[in-house]
Amino acid sequence: MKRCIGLVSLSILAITLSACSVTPKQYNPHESVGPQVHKTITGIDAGAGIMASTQKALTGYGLKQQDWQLQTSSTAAMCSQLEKSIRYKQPIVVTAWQPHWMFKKYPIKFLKDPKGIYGKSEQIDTVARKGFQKDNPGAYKFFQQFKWNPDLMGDVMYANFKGADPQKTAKQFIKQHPKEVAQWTAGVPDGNGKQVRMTYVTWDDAIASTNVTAQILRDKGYKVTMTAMEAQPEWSSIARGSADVTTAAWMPVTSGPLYAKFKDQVEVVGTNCPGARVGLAVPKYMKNVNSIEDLKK
Ligand code: PBE
Repeated sequence: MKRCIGLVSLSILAITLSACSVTPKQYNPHESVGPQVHKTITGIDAGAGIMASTQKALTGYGLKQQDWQLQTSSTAAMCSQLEKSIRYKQPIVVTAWQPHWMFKKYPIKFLKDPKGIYGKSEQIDTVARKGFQKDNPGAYKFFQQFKWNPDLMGDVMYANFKGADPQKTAKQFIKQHPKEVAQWTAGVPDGNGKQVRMTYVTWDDAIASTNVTAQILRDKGYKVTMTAMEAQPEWSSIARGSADVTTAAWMPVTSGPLYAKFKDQVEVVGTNCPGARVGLAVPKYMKNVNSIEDLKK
């Protein structure tokens, strides 16, 4: 009898253990995607423009009406969720943008956006306070000439993602790209200690471009400060004139609402990175999900 009880409890233990270690459910292409992801899009921090655009997409594509929701998170948490899902071939829908290392690291694809809610094509602009050009024509000229591309930017972001110190990465970039740096600084006078107050949100692209431009200006003798803050205060501090410039305005759509709010007090200096893109993405093994419209099926 004792032995029998022992056996029973052993097998209960075995069942419990195997239930715990059961691998999570894989993506099933024969079932609709909504219930498989609990009708949830995994997003990032609430202040991001991509979150506001995604809310519009939920309504615009009729997903809100089907009880889809957008989960607030952070870039880091979203990416680790994505990594976990990919490890087990589970379904997941995330907010995504480029340039960013997520497209280098994970086998994911953008979903088509036939309604163009995230914009046809995005670019990253440099935005300054009104009056910056008059007060600091040298630094302004540099920012007018600063223009790179998603590849160069992606390299810097990836190095930072791998754990390098962003300032060290910037110094290395400068060393390895003398031609670009020479173009950006052509005709830019020495700073002689003149101040440049940069502001940014701690998103990977902003960390990359802020550190690179700040370092180039420092090398030219400017005294550059970099202040990290949320998107809303970032824009309002430029509008108020308590900061001079940011190199990370995603236009025209993603940062569009903030630009619209402050457009009378700020000025677009120029585009520093064309060819950006913003939207939703899924792992490539979700083969039959290719458009935001497919989420509804
Ligand atoms: N992003 C990255 C930001 C800007 C940079 C696209 C996630 C956003 O506002 O959504």
